[in-house]
Amino acid sequence: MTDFENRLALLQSEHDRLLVRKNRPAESNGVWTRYRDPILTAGHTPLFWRYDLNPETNPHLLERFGINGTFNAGAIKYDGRYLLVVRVEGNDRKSFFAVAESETGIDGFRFRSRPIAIPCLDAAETNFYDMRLTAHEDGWIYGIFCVERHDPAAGPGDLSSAVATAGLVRTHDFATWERLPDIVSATQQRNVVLHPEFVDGRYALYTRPQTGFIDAGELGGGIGWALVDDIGRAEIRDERIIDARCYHTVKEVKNGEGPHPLRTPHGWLHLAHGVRACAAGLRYVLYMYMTALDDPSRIIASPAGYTLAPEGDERVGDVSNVLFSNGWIADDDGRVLLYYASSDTRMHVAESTLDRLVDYCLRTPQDGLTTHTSVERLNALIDSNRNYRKTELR
Ligand code: M1P
Repeated sequence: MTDFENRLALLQSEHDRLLVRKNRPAESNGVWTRYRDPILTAGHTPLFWRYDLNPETNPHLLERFGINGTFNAGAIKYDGRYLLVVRVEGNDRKSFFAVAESETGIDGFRFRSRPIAIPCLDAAETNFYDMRLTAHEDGWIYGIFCVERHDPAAGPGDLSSAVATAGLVRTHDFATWERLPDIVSATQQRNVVLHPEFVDGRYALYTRPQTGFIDAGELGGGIGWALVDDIGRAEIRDERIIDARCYHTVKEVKNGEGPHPLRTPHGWLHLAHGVRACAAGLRYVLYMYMTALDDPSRIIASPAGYTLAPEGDERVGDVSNVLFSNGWIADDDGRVLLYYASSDTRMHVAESTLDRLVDYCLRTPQDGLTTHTSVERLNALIDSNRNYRKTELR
């Protein structure tokens, strides 16, 4: 065999090993059970995306299209299969979307042979990422994602200022995608999510207004809510904040809705990310809240702190100390599969149930916002345990 053939055989066997690897549950924090292995990494992308497989034009079998990460995936169960619309980022920093699917939802994810081709609306749009999928009661499956452009108002030499808007596509089959006009908003927007049901006969959006590309700032007081009449010409007006950022909490610097909320008999279950600043930079964790069934914008439960934070290997990657999720699936048996990314690098799965998540949200005390209230709450729990157990506590 030639060197080229040897190297190709090695790459193929490594790739096959990754694709057939069985996943199994790892540790649980009581609410979520993580699975041991990442479900998608750059190494899962097809070899024919990365390599020119012709020895005449690629005698050293080098990568010609490097993949930097596979993360921040939207999720949906479609036709009995678990589908992720993954943010794939090249070594050139550009992201694009690609569908990966699995029969189990916890392992065996494979990318379809080609990335999604989103129609271009404007030559200035530079980067797409973080699609939230919603199978809406109108019959379409929508995807809302971030569209990034260089800020036209940036001063000379400023090649970093950018503008974020919300792009919108819809599909029936994940093969063809119709692009609708970007969602119009007076501010920059990221983390915009479509609620799955009509509210008062209108489409409902979770929003995240922001003053700048990175900063949620004064306008970006948190997760917002806006109703829209025409999804074909969606415009965010009369936006109000429903889950505000707050001093000395996990969402002090910014927050954003994750995937669309899940309906339960007790209310809508929400997943979001919260960001705080520390000496190591920004720290992204996942937290939950619940809203009323008759008004998905009214919060009825808000457990303190995070439900999942970066651990072990998750803590390190392209942008370290980040957990981010824009996809989960409520399965027919009550199981909830949470698809989350670590450190803007790779995808993982964790599992819970609707019952467990509702219990977590309704029974975990909310953040009292001071050290004193934390101590009071801890003492109340100790007292109630003493009264109930009546024996020595361990
Ligand atoms: O790098 C962490 C995340 O930063 C941004 O999220 P947000 O505006 O909500 O803080 C996004 O770029 C996201 O894709 C990224 O994972």
